[in-house]
Amino acid sequence: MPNFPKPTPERVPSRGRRRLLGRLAAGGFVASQAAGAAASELLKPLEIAPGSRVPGAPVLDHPYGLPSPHEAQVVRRAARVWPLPGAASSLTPLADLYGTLTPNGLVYERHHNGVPDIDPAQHRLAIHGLVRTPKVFTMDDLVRLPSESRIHFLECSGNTGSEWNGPSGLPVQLTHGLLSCCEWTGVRLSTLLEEVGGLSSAPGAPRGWMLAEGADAAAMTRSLPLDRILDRALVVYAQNGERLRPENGYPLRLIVPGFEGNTNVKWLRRLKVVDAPLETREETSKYTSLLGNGCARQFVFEMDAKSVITRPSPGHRLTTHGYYPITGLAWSGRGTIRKVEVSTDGGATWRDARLDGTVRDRALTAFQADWYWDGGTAAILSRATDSTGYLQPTRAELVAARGLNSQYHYNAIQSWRVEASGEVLNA
Ligand SMILES: Nc1nc2c(c(=O)[nH]1)N[C@H]1C(S)=C(S)[C@@H](COP(=O)(O)O)O[C@H]1N2
Ligand SMILES: [Mo]
Repeated sequence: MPNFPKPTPERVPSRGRRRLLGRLAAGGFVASQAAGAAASELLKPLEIAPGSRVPGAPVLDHPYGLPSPHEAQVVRRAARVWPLPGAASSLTPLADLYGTLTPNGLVYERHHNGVPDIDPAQHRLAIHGLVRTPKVFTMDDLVRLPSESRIHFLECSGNTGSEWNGPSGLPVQLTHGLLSCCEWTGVRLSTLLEEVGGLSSAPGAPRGWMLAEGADAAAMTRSLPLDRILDRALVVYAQNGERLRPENGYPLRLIVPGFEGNTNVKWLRRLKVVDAPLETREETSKYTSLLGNGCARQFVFEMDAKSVITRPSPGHRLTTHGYYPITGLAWSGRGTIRKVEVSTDGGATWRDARLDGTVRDRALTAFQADWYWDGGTAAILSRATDSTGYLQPTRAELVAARGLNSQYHYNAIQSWRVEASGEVLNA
């Protein structure tokens, strides 16, 4: 794990160097930079850069571009070794990302039985059940329909489950990395239902549900309440400007903004309108949460408001006393982020963080707060309030409400401990 931030040499310049620094400052250098850095370092930009002495790599060296080899440590990682490699997950390196969009190669993965190899020319989406004119769509049919691009987060409801029993010691990638945010492009579910003539259920019939099925070896299926998703669900074929990656559902997936990751069925092949949920495996034996009183919560769709500090975070080390921006992400499955507060004293006092850029509905929102580290121990925390007024709970509040066997939907305030050594721990 790289240090944070890169250490800056703090040396008092010699008399000769001071004269040189004075000249450099007069020549347009920023005086505050000149005061801290060694003169030889300062001269470097005035020399011919090594890369200017020889021609660079040719165009089309990589027909599909790659990150710099110096960023090779910024990769998805698994939290553990899974018994079946196809029924596993990998997590997004949140501490190494900037802004709110997750690059396609770093979007977390969760597969119940591996990634299918699907030829888009052979792929079909069937829409049937309680609709007037059931229809089968090819990918060409779908791409020819009116499309929409929207930025939304995707979070597995198992995200941060590692912290139910207290601090796990893990870094933020492994505690919160079942979380990504993309610009998704596709067709509104409501447009597709118009294409099949609308719902055929009799007026006054039970409210509509829809079964979504994947074309993977898990044939993953979920039942969804139509009235809660019709205004925003998308059937998408692209993420961040290009067709979906195989591991994220190529060639077609469902995006239900704000709902737990599992309902965002990948490799989508079938939508069946029904009058009641079908009680599939993923909504009975899985994705239900056992409460302290022995009852289980079922059909827990929305992801509750949550936030986490990504820099500094465990694995980072503060190298100089002084200014550090506290940076993180906040999101809510119920709307927009209204406020993020940050504490550096374990939650005794809080102050508002700045929200960075556009605050979007059911999307990641980046926040930042100024902090001067005096070299003492500190506990840094963030808490989010969403547009419904809901405030992210403490772990004690969450455990009091849900017990310790819920497994899914852990959204408590996360605390990172800063040691006097500068080391940041999840402890
Ligand atoms: N067909 C199918 N859809 C699926 C899954 C799956 O295994 N098969 N995994 C689900 C789960 S549990 C999550 S959290 C998200 C993960 O999406 P991603 O891999 O694109 O991040 O997809 C959901 N959709
Ligand atoms: Mo998930």
